Amino acid sequence: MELWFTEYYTENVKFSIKVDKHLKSIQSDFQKIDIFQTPEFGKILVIDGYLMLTERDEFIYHEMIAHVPMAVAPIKNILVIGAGDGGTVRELTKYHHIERIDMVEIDKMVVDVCMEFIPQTSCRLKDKRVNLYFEDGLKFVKTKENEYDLIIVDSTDPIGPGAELFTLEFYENCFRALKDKGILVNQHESPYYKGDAEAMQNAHRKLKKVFPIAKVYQAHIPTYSSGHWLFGFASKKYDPVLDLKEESWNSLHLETYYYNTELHKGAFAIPNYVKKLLEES
Ligand code: AG3
Repeated sequence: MELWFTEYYTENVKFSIKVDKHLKSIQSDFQKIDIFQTPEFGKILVIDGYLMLTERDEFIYHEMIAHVPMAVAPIKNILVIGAGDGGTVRELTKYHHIERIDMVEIDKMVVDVCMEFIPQTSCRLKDKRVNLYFEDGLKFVKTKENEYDLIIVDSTDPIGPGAELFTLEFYENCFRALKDKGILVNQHESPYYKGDAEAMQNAHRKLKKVFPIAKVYQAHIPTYSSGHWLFGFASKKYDPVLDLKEESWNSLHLETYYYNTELHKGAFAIPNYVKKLLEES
């Protein structure tokens, strides 16, 4: 009998990946966590029925969420919220000048499962500069003021435990937790199907209220809804394209498989229908 994992993008559209083996299935206090071995995408992590990452294409998401802000500003202290699989931290630890990465993941079980099954992403969680907190991200950030150069919100969708990471209150607290030139980058959903597009508009509307600069950038992620995914770049001072430090980033000679500084500039060029959705939000 064939086994398939299916994510429903809408009531009328679904995406399926053939499965070799169901490696793990647990219900944590917060959500259902599954790991599957697949022939096309390697191991995949699924939370509450939504695909979080595949070994085959996670580099796109993690490079884009980490290197875009890192190429814009001199960043030493970082807060990462969510990101339990470790992929975002893996990219950040490539920078020797980063001094501290506080990572706040609400669900310890996500980290434990990824440490056991997906070393490809969790391999740098033991870096000396990384401090792991298993706490509620909204509560954690409330206690911080003027502390971070960068906050990365690598969350699930705005349903379940991830919902509070898309609220105005959360963004206001992030603004306060950031230093005076601070940057917030978040996963910003997809512009394509209606439900995802509404989540994108909702996030953009709130970020615009709180930050003087609020832009979005895009990447092609084959295993997320529609394949067209967005990230938010909200900032107190730096413009993501005008302030790009192309030469200095390239002089670091970091190995990346998706990100480069040409693509960085292009990623902020947004299709007209997405611009319109953002303006309307
Ligand atoms: N980021 C998950 C992005 C949202 C995916 N949504 C979906 N499949 N409907 C967390 C995993 C990467 N670190």
